[in-house]
Amino acid sequence: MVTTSHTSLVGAHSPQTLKRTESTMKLFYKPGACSLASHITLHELGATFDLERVNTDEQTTESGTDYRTINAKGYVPALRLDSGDILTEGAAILQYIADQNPAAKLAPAAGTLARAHLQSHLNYVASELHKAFSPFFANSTDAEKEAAEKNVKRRIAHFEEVLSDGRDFLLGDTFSVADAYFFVVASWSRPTGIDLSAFPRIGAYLERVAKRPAVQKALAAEGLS
Ligand SMILES: N[C@@H](CCC(=O)N[C@@H](CS)C(=O)NCC(=O)O)C(=O)O
Repeated sequence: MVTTSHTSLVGAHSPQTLKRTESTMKLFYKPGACSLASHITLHELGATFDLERVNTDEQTTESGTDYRTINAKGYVPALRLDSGDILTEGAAILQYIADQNPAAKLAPAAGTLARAHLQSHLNYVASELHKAFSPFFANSTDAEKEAAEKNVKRRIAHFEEVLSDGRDFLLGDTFSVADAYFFVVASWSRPTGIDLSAFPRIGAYLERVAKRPAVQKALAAEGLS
């Protein structure tokens, strides 16, 4: 059977047998990059999807496609939907795929205060924490990296405070797409050598999230476990 945008998002929860087809949704990713958050979320949803690795330096994909024809912005993630539409920007992708399967509870309903809190976390991760790491992925001086490390720690301290009431996840007891994104970005502290030992709740949180089967599957598929 040919998958549709609906069935492919609920594949593992559907009694129907789904096959990968030309119209199967596809995530364009780079191992360990912010696209990993979308990848984790697709596994959390039990979605049927394909993956295509991108070489952003050369702007090519593993099948030899010019990546600029997929995403003119040149970066990952990009999600090609069953319809052929391409969605870019991690926060938009995460919310769109979560909304296709509300029963998975990866995002509160649109229009609610809880959803605004989710968007607040997503926006803070995207515009403040994610970008604070940028000097580590560029040709930066030691002084620039030192300043960046301070910025990262200041932003991580905000999340240590969020977790201070004993909650397991950013919105409370339930894992959401904000956790997928924050987990990925906070985990960059390891390859960049940023010591987070001053943030014990973040340390425990990263261990907790890393144990999720969806996270394990995504890490393995990206060759990171
Ligand atoms: N605003 C974009 C930023 C995406 C982004 O920064 N992607 C990085 C990886 S985390 C990337 O592909 N950079 C190009 C490169 O690594 O060459 C989003 O939130 O999706």
